[in-house]
Amino acid sequence: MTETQFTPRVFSGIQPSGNLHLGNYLGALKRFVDMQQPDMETIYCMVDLHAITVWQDPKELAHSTRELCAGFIAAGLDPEKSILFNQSQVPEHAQLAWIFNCVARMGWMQRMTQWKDKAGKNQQNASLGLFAYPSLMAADILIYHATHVPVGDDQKQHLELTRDIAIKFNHDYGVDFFPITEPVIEGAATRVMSLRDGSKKMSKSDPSDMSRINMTDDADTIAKKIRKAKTDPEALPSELDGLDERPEARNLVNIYAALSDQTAEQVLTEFGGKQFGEFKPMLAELAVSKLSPISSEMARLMGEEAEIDRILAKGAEKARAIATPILQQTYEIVGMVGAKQG
Ligand code: AQP
Repeated sequence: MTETQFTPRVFSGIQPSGNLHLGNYLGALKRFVDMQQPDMETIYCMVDLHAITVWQDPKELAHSTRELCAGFIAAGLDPEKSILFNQSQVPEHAQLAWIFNCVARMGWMQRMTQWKDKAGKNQQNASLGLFAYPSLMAADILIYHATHVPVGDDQKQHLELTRDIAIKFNHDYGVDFFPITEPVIEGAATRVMSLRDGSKKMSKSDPSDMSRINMTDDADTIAKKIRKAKTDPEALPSELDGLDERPEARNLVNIYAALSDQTAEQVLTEFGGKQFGEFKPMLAELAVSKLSPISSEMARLMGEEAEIDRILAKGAEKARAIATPILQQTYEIVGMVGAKQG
């Protein structure tokens, strides 16, 4: 079997570990919507098992999972066109992850930047789940034989590890069973940076709420955060290389480009020579016009909790219909007795 024999199938996920923010939206969710095409099977997951690799209050986890589902739908994912579900409702993810724990090597995991960043100097106290996170992520993708995974730039290393796991499994067992997945890291904002520090990624766990735009922020809050975003005193350049060594300026240009479906070059053609005093209000207006309809729809959907739960349960059923036979075949390849299908 070669790579081309796998049907094109898209999988990706987001953790329900806090507020969905502009980085998640531009780096991932907006791309998920772009990939929801008639000729492509798309599977999108709220990865609650990943979220608990660091402590989550149970009530908040349930709330965040439903809110993330509302965010998916409000941003344009249609449960009739894409499979939407939360990870824990499809136990095959965790079952395949165990097999992959036995394929992946300790050294591979130790090299992961996210592990080093999140565990920091306190590795002895970090959960075993946080260490094994990339193995579960590989299982999330490969349990569907997914071929394409849209993600932000920070997930590149985990996707390389997913490929390594697939290659080692196929090699060890002498099969061509798992596809070698393609990362899809595209668009003008694959790495949205903090509004307070252009060297740090915009992130849910940043203690400063001013560092990020949350998808639930109202128009005034969005405008205020953009107005207060860190910049430099120079005018915007007309050429892209004029943004070198200006990470905060570059970030705002990239955000404008991604929100308006343009390239950074096109934005600079329009705004080159303008001061931030002029650019920031335009960016705020654009951000509010794109994000406000999503946040109001999220709020409306959150009033229909039973409907969200129904969508998640139905999505999980569809996901299991794909995942169950792939897990059974995996067990059979590995030599688990009683794993034969039918
Ligand atoms: N700043 C970002 N720019 C572009 N893409 C981003 N993503 C996250 N932050 C940015 C992408 O969003 C998807 C889901 O991310 P996640 O929630 O599963 O995990 P994360 O990367 O750990 O998100 P956070 O916000 O950074 O959470 P914390 O603070 O807990 O670490 C992924 O495709 C990711 O690339």
